[in-house]
Amino acid sequence: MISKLKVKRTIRIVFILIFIAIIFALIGIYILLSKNVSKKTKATSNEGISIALQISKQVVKKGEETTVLVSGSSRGQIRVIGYLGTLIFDKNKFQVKDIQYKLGVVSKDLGNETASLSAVNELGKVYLQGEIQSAQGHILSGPTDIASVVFIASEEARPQFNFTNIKFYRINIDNSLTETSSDDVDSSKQTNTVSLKMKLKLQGFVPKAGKTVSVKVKLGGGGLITPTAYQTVLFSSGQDGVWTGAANFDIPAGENYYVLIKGGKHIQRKICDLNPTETGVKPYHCSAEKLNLVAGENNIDLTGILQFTGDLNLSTGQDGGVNSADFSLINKAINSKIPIDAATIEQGDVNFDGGIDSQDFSLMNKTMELGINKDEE
Ligand SMILES: [Ca+2]
Ligand SMILES: [Ca+2]
Repeated sequence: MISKLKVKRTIRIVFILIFIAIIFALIGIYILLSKNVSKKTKATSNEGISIALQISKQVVKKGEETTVLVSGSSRGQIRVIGYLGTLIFDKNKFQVKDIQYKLGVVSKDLGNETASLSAVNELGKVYLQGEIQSAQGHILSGPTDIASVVFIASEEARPQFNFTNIKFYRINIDNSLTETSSDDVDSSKQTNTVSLKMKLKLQGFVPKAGKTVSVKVKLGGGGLITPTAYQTVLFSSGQDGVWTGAANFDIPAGENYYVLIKGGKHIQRKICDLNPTETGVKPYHCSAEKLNLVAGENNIDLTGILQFTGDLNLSTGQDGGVNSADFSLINKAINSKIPIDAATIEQGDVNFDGGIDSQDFSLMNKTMELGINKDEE
């Protein structure tokens, strides 16, 4: 009797243990499965196509044209057979003049074409739908042009566009078809890394290699509503007296920009050309904000003009003009009976020769004579 009861109890314990083991195994399988699923979701979003809008002209006057280029890129290779998306524009400011499909051809009777512009301009929407006319599709990897739309301005405006409801039809390895969406694009929020490689000359500087100087640089106009903040850029001098420096700005690439450049002892200059020039009697002036800045490297050669001295970095800082406070430091130093301290020399030695004398005074005087004794804005 006792032994029978013992056997029954042991069997019950074994069953309970097996039951617990099964529960744990099920939990384990569930965790493993859910991990796999989340990995897949992540992988899919990494393989998407990201869209960019490139606008040729950032500010347009009435009657002028600007072109929007829609391009896509993906990190991996994606075989695309078709695509669609809606380009939304302000119909009060712009009218579409031309639509070009760059990837494949328009899907007949589905995508808008130049022939169907009246409806497009009435709605303020360009419905782009295109397809690749080969069973293999198009392998999209690096940046790829998709479509371009030419707009004509009805009034002076800054072109801004939204591209929404973007879908791509892709062919998978097993030849099945998948529809994938891409993120909406707002052109006013798009930026590029615009890097400036700059060369400049400082008024009165006797060529000497290996010197460094801090120069403030900022950008305005173009696709910016307000100018950027100043960046302090370290310039180094070469044997030829040319100073070189570089800075990166995250801004929308495009036309109609200007650069403001302000040396540590200098008047700010406004630059609207990649290679501005001037003569000794007629200083360069920005006539129109027309600098075209591209994504990537931009070479700005300012060796055809000078950075004029005179706005010294006094204890109160630079005040944007050459005036009595600046001259007062120079005069005091020149007339001083005792040797002047290093800090004062650093402030007033505008030709970088290690001292303050009549040469520094006449350089500043020259700036006054040329009539460019105030920061250009
Ligand atoms: Ca000053
Ligand atoms: Ca000097």
